[in-house]
Amino acid sequence: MSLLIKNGLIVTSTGRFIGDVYVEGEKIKAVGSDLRYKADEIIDAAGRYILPGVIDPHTHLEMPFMGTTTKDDYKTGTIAAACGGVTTVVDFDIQNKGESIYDCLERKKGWAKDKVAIDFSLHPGIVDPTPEIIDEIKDAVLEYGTPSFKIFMVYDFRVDDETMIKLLKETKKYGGLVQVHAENYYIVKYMNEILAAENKLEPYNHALSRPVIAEEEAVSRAIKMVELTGSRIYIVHLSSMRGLSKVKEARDQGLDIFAETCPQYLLLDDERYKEPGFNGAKYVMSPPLRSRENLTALWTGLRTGDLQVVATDHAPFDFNGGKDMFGKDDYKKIPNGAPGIETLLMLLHTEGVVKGRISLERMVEVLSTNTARIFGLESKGEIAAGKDADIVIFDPDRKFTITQSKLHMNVDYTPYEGMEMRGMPYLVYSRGRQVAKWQDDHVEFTGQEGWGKFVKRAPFKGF
Ligand code: DUC
Ligand code: ZN
Ligand code: ZN
Repeated sequence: MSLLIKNGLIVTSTGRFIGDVYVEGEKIKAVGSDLRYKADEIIDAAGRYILPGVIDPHTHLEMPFMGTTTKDDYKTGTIAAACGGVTTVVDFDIQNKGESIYDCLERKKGWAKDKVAIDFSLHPGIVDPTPEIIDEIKDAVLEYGTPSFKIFMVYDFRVDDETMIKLLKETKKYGGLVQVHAENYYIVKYMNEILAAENKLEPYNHALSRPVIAEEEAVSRAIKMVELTGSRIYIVHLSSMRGLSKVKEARDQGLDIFAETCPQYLLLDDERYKEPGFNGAKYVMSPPLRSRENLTALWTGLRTGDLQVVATDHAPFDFNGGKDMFGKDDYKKIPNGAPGIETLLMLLHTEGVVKGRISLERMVEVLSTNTARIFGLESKGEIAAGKDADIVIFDPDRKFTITQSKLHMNVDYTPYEGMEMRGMPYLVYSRGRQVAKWQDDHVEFTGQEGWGKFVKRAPFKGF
């Protein structure tokens, strides 16, 4: 199959121009003006943008957590992703105790097979760092194609500083990257005890239990370990101004510190926890939503380059029968997480580009190009000859009101209900195959379950 997309505004991380994209099979063959290839299908993209497919490097599909499991599996989660313009996900693959990295990867690949609708990769999550696991890092980076490893500094399955140092040292040897959930466990524990003693157990207290200093301290400690080992680190879901200032300071020093934020930390503030009844539980995620000044600082960080990636931390739990079943009487038992995989691009375009907070080029950079480079997705992240034909033809003027019933995520709410969007995907392609299309008043899935492939990623090559 060949495809010629004509007269769209092609956007890269460094510029934009009106032109054509020619796709043969699964690859982009040519990008330029007035291309004259014969093609099986010709699409007129005049008035529309031609963007690289979005890469979401932070998802929790079908993940057992806090006594339940996230609601999207590889089928529903990747169908929703495709409808939102996401054409690659890198999902967390959290190790079971005693399980080798290889077995852990094969286990999750098995769940994805026949279900996954777009390309995917996995980040092994290290929770049981035995010497055998540390020895396996080399193969994970160089053989399995999974060069990034997630660790938690908080939760019962956190790793200690000694383990973090070992992982940084080992990953550095082969071009691996450690990703950190940075919150200080003991600060959270202390706050939980104080709040429990005062019988403060409603959802709002979730935010009080995880103050910004918990993030600031953990980010700062992780950075010190990078300074010590000369390795590199990627901070996931950065939520605070104080955390960001530590990242900025370290980057100014020349350290290899990368950081991601998520739409929820850019757009929603901690007032949400005060919504009537138990509604605040919808926003119980870790780290929690922050006060307004933090949101402003994160937008600045995104614009200036101190933050390199926007991802979702997609961890959906139903409100009814999920959040309320476990945590009605105690915020600590509310499953942490919120849905977001489908709304990533529309939110960043509307709230970032349309509102003038970031440029279109910067949006492409933080949603695709940087993500591909940091995580070794060499065939993804750009509209360029030789890359996979993962393409979003985007209608910048299309209006859409976010509502759960018009989205595909397998969850009974969206944190963005009622928000007015400007700009939506019109057509989405995964390796040259159409996977989603705007129809009437929403985007519909037009792809095929099982189409997605596991993508081997390359070791880190500098950024
Ligand atoms: N934070 C969440 O809110 N959910 C999943 C895991 C995490 O770290
Ligand atoms: Zn996390
Ligand atoms: Zn997460």
